[in-house]
Amino acid sequence: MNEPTDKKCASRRKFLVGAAGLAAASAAGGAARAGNPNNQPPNIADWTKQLGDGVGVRAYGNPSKYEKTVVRRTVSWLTATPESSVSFTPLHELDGIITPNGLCFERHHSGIAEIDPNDYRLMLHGLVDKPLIFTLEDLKRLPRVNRIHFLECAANSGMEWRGAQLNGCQYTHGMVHCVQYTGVPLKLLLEQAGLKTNAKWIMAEGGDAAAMNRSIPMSKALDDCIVAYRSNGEMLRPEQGYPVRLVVPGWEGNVWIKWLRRIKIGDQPWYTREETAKYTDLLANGKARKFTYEMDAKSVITSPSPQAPLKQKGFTIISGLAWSGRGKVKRVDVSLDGGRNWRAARIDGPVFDKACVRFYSEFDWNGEELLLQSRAMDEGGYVQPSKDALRKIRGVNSIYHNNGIQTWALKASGEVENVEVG
Ligand SMILES: Nc1nc2c(c(=O)[nH]1)N[C@H]1C(S)=C(S)[C@@H](COP(=O)(O)O)O[C@H]1N2
Ligand SMILES: [Mo]
Repeated sequence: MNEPTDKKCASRRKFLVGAAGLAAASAAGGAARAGNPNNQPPNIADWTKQLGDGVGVRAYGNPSKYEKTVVRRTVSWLTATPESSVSFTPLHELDGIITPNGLCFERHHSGIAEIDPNDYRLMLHGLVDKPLIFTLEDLKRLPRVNRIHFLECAANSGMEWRGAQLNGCQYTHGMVHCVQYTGVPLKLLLEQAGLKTNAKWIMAEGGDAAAMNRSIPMSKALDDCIVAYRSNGEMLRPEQGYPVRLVVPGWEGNVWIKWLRRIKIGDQPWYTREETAKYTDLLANGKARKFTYEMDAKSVITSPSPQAPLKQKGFTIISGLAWSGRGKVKRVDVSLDGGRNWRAARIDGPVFDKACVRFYSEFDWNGEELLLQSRAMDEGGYVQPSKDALRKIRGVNSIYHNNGIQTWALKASGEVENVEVG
C-alpha cells in the first residue's frame, strides 16, 4: 500500500522529466501514480477516442471500477458466524459527513431479514387507548421529517480497551455511520394510539430472526426518535432495516431496532437480553453500568491512518470525523506530539445535532515521526478523554463505550501504526 520514500523520489524525477515541466501544478499528485503516459496530455486518452456506455446501461449506478477497494470489511476471527457479526465502514476512504448507503457498517444478530413491503406491519400496543397497526403506506402518508444523525455501535473501539490492537480506523472506529433519515416522528404515532398515564417506557422489537428488542424511556421516545424508512433519500437498504427502522439520535446503535415490527408501551423496562447479558458495562468492582444509552463525544483521524499512509512530505492534510450523542460538536483539537500540544482543527461542512462533523488540520510534514491525535468537545462542555483516563473510571472489563483518544504513530516512511501513549 505504501511505497518507500526513496523509490517515490526516483519515480517523481522520471515523471518531471517525461512531462517536460508541462504540468507543474499536478506534479505532486502524478508522482505517486505515473499511470499510462499514452492517456495523458499532450496525448489523446483512450476514453476520448470512443463512445462510452449509453444512458440506461447503468440503471442503478455504481462507483467507478477504479474504486473497488472502497468496501465494507469484516474481521474473520471476530465472530463465530457471518449471521451474527459486523462489517466495518471504510472511514479512511470517505470525506464530508455523509456515509454512502452501500458503505454503512452492518451489525446483525441473525442476518439480514428480507421483508416484503406489502407484508410489512408496525404494531403499537400495551398501555395505549387504541392499539394500532400501520402499513408502510400508512407511515408514508403521515407528516415526515428529515434528520442527519450518526449511529455508533456501543462496541465500536471495543477491541482497543486493553491496548492498541487493530491496524486501521476502519476496524478501530468503523462501527459508525451518518446518513440523512426520512421518517415519522415516533411521538406522532404514540399520540395517535393515545398514551395511558402510566406509560413510561417503550419496547421496540425487530422482525428479524433475532427479534431483537430494547427498552427505551418514554421521555426519549417523545423527544426525537424517528420511525424511519429512507436513508439519504432512497428507501433503507435491507442491511439497515428495510423497510423501517427506529432512529434513536445520539444513543447506542443497539437500540436503533431494524426491521421494526412492534412497539409495546409499558410502565417499566423489560430487561431484555440486549440490556442485561449484553450492552451493560462491567466495571472493575464487578458491578455493571446499565442503560448506558448515550454515546459520548468521540473523534478519529481518518487520514493519515494505517490504511491511508502518507505518500510524500510537504503540505499535508489531516482529516477526521467527530461526533457526540449529547448534542453538537463544538470544537475538535489535533495534536502532532501525542497530546502535549493541541491546536484547534478546522470544522468544514454542516454541524448538526447528534451528527458527524468533518474536521481538517493542515501542516507541513518534514518527514519526522509524529504521534497524531484528535479530541472532540461538545456543546455541553464535555471533552473526549484519554484512554488511560477512561480506564481509571471504567476498568478494562467492558468492551462498550470506549470513546478514548486514538493515537496514530506516523513513521518517517509515511506508514501509520495504531499505538498508545502513556
Ligand atoms: N432487529 C435488529 N435490530 C438491530 C440489530 C439486529 O441485529 N437486529 N443490531 C443492532 C445493533 S447492535 C446495531 S450497532 C445497529 C447497527 O445498525 P446498522 O447495521 O444499520 O449499522 O442496529 C441495531 N439494530
Ligand atoms: Mo451494536
